[in-house]
Amino acid sequence: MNRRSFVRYAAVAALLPREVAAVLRAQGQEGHKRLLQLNAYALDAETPLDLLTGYITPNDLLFIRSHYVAPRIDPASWTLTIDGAVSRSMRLTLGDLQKLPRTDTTCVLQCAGNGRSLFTPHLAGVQWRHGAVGNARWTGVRVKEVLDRAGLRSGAHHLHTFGSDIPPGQVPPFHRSLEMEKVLQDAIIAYAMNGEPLSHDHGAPARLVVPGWAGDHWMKWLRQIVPSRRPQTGFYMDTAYRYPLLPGKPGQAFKTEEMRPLTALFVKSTITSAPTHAPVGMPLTIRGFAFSGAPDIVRVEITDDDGKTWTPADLDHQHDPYAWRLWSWTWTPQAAGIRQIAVRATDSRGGVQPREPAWNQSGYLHNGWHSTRIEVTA
Ligand SMILES: Nc1nc2c(c(=O)[nH]1)N[C@H]1C(S)=C(S)[C@@H](COP(=O)(O)O)O[C@H]1N2
Ligand SMILES: [Mo]
Repeated sequence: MNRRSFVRYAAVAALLPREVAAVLRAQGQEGHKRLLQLNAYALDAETPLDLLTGYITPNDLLFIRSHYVAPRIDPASWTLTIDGAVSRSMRLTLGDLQKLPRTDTTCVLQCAGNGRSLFTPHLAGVQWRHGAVGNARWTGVRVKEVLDRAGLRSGAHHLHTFGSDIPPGQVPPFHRSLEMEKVLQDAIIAYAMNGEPLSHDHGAPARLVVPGWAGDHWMKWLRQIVPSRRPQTGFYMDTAYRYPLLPGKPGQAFKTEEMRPLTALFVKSTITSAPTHAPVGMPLTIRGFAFSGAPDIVRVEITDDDGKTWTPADLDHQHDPYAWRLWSWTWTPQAAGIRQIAVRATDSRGGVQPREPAWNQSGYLHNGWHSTRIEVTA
């Protein structure tokens, strides 16, 4: 199935009464009153930016991106299977997992499609604006701990991952894989988020956390991991979640072989609070967050003259590798008029946020400058 026929299928699937009923039921139970839901099937909801001003995104405010209706899993009977290129296949219960050495990591979860609605020309797919992102503290077990116990065989350069969600009809399953090198570095099988058991919509009882990598790698409702020599095949590896090897012109359609699987996030900063009107001579503060696929943000800068000059914003003291960095900038307008204020971030690998995002036909990883308009009155 190619992307276009898949999108058409998904549109038809959205009309199926059974699926719609299931979504409505799920919403009634979960009650996401403060998220902005973007579609009818499954649950895709982003967070309004003015609620993303804290270092940690509260559990009920973290965006939700599910391809299909979320499965309900009984944690008491849940198991995680580890087989494939290992010397001992294993099946772990949640209790087994929780007895293994525990690790905590605070990092950003961002959907690859965050900002898709901002691309020109317009693109099919969930019309995310800025809020398919959050920063949370994840608790669980390093995937390496589990693979060490199973006896990882050499040559297994990929980890195939499987969740428990079931697609409707002929829609392909959300089966994925990621490079073993990254998995062994810092990927986690998380069972808690911000000190609470993982919620249903966020992948209970356990999900993958891949610091610095886009959300599509963070398999929810994890049920099986399979070390393998080759990457997984299928729609969600060969067609979706691919990114052009070389930049192209807006509107250009790349062939599968001209793209690679999308991995690390791009450097990005977002304004979360700014006044729309301000009087001359009164200090005002603009705030936001910045993050990257590199572990740290070293600089956030503001321009009020379309990028000719930049002044540094203040970085908040809180930071962890691959977490977001809150920033603020206080400014006293000196003259009346309309001012356009834009922000850009620089990461610890020297990546600088570009004015325009790189074009790609799926609308992934939009990271163009974010700006806000302030009317200064005399
Ligand atoms: N099993 C499963 N895992 C999944 C998905 C899914 O649809 N099914 N969506 C992925 C995508 S595209 C993203 S962006 C993140 C979103 O995680 P969240 O819903 O906890 O924010 O989960 C990922 N893991
Ligand atoms: Mo995503």
